[in-house]
Amino acid sequence: MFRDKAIETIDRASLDKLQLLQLKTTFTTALKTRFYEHRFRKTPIKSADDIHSLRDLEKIPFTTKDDLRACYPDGLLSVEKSRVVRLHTSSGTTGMPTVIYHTQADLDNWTELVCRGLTACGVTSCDVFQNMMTYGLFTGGLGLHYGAERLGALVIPAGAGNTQRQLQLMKDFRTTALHATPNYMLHIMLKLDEFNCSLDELSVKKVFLGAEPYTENTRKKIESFYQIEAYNCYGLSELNGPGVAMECVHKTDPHIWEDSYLVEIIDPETGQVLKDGEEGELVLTTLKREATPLLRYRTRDLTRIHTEPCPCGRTHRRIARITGRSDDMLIINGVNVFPSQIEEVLMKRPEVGTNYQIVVDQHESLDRLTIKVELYAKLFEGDIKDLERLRDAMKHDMRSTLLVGARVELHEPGSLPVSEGKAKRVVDLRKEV
Ligand code: DLL
Repeated sequence: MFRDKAIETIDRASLDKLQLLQLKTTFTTALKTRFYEHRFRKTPIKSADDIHSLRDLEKIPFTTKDDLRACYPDGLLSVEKSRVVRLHTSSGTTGMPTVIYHTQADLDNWTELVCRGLTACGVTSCDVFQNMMTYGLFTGGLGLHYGAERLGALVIPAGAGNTQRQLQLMKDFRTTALHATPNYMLHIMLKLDEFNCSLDELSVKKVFLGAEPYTENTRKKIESFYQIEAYNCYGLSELNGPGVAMECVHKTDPHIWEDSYLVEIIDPETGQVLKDGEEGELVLTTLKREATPLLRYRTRDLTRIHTEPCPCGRTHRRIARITGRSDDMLIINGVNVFPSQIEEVLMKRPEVGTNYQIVVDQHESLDRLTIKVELYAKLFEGDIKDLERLRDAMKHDMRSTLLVGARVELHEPGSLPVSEGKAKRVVDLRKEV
């Protein structure tokens, strides 16, 4: 099933032409932002007229997450504020998130892309779509919500968490399609008995999984346990959010919507553009965005482009399952966390010593974050109540900065492992299922 067959099956030559035209428009729009206006004063490409072919893209410098942070709050806004209808931010280091503005046309296009992906997996107006992702600044909630709604599905904006209620909603409204993180689907598996729910009472046929990396085995586990189809949905807030790339019914990895994004894979070390099929970092350029155009945005996600055609007939290329990141970002139950954020929170406290460790493992199929921190020795000589208060305050700080809960363990000086050379702060014990 197609949403817009002409564009989804467009031949390569026509797509190249369209991309070149839209790249020029994007460049002109980008020059209206303070950031790009300043940047392109000194580069070989100064205006859209200097772009003659898609290969000229390589002459444009990369845009990074740090650039976006430095632009906070509106250095990357290219339209009058009165034309902006929504913004989303993603987590960053304390106080410095990245912000993406949207005009109505931007939101319409995003919604269409999501709609296209859902249609490619057979979702129709007859579906009851329960969205179990967080609503708010995080794009997972609203992104899929509007796409499913535009399709005519009955959307249940359940939001994340509260498993008992999720199951009740599924039963009462005969939910047929879900949107969730893979970890949450694994977690629900463990909770069915506790909440007296049997799979026979559910009508779910499909689930869209994304927001965090997962393996093909995890997909298979979810599919076989629930007896449903699970589709991979990829995206990131800087490029709208979910729906940048989505699978079709063939489940041969997500099609990346090339009428809206220019795709490159680069060597993360050298920045050199790699050939189709070679693994490297995904770099994306927006082709339709008005309010916050991005040129050659380094996603930090490691993947490769599939070269063989997909049986569905769509010509938009596919990206392989994300194998990792070229930076140190952790994804904890779908929420992005940078070790530097944790360090900033810790170092604000005078009680904290010099060594700490970040441990990520799994509990009841959900990610669990533990921060082990050494305090100065004299603190252990005082009242235990003071230590408990300190621990609770640190837990509170962590939650309000990271937007995920963390356990905090207080340790005596010298008790945590010391690494020689570059400190190894993060211990990731999550197992691949
Ligand atoms: O996670 C948007 C999203 C919401 C995508 C719901 C899919 C479903 P951010 O919070 O900005 O946005 O995190 C983006 O999450 O760069 C990847 O590292 C990771 N990620 C997202 N989807 C997938 C996926 C949303 N399907 C970051 N597979 C990205 C692997 C994924 N990693």
